[in-house]
Amino acid sequence: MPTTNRQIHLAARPVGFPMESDFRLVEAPLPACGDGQFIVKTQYISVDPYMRGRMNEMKGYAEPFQIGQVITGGSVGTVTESKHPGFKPGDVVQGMWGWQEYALTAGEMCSKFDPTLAPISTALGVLGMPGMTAYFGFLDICKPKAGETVFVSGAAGAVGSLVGQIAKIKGCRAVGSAGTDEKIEYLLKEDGFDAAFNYKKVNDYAAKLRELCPKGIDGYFDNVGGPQSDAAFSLLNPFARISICGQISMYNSTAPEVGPRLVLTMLLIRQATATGFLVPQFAARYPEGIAQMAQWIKEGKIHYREDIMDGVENTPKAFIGMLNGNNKGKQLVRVG
Ligand code: NAP
Ligand code: FER
Repeated sequence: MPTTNRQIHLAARPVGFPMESDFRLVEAPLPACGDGQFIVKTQYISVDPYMRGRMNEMKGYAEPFQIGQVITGGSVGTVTESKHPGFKPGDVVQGMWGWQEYALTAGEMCSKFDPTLAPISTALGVLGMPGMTAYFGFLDICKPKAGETVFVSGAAGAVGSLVGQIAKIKGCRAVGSAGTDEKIEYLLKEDGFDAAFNYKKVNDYAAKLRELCPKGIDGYFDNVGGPQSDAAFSLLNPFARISICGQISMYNSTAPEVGPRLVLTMLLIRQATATGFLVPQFAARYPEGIAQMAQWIKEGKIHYREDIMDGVENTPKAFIGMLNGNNKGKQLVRVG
């Protein structure tokens, strides 16, 4: 039985863009498994944009991480030892134990994953939190109808790539943005987007969107916020629906960004609806979302991309790389 557990702790609160020195690799003891507990060996760690917010001192929708404590977040692994009635050795479990090789847990925030559905890494991607975000955040809020135009910002990432593919399943025109030419090519050739642009090479987003969305925008799935949103709002059709999923362009800002008040004016004159959401609000319906996504994968209608870095010690590098846009699809860290 292992007695040590390599973990990544928060060493300092990042100021602006995180640096590797904000994190520390720590070898902690792994206590023995007590009654009502089990030990899970991590196989994949998820690095997600929202974790950047938890590194700040101020409370967002979740409690801040504490300095000197392990960084928690989504992980998946296999039970190696159990004195818990609900979990047995060999079970594949996903939970929030985060950036460490092992977890000793009483099962809080843990659930079993059915490994016959798809490879277990998908518990953190297409069949996990990002997949449910795409499925419910798009279908419930953008309410897509065949023939409509949907714009997805941050389209080549874990969530965005799935939103574009679901838009195509629903018969929409899918337009996306991402930060490299390679990602744009992938969106067009593999994900089935009808049009896409590299926002790092385009200056006038409104002009580009006008060209790519000649009939205007009926649904906007917003992963990034900022200037891309200013442009998207200027092209809304009457009664457009906007799903505010993320605002990653501002996650490393040191001062709040205040832009022109165009966005609210456009909501008003286009009689449009913008709705923010947090994916756990759909938790009661995850079984539906997982079943549908798994079905679409089996039918070849949805495919998913994972970018895997090896070694728990490289988790900070993977996280920082994801914020930089190095990831193609869902960024994961493989452990052990
Ligand atoms: P992801 O898209 O796989 O990775 C983040 C991507 O953001 C990077 O690859 C990068 O790609 C892009 N990016 C970084 N800085 C940017 C900037 N300044 N402007 C535009 N794009 C930038 O991450 P994800 O897990 O799928 O998450 C996508 C969004 O959904 C995030 O905003 C996240 O917070 C949000 N989210 C929300 C919920 C919810 O419940 N509301 C749940 C999950 C995720 P490029 O190369 O394209 O720059
Ligand atoms: C959660 C609420 C929101 C959560 C993740 C998110 C893992 C993601 C939000 C975002 O990326 O903006 O409980 O659990």
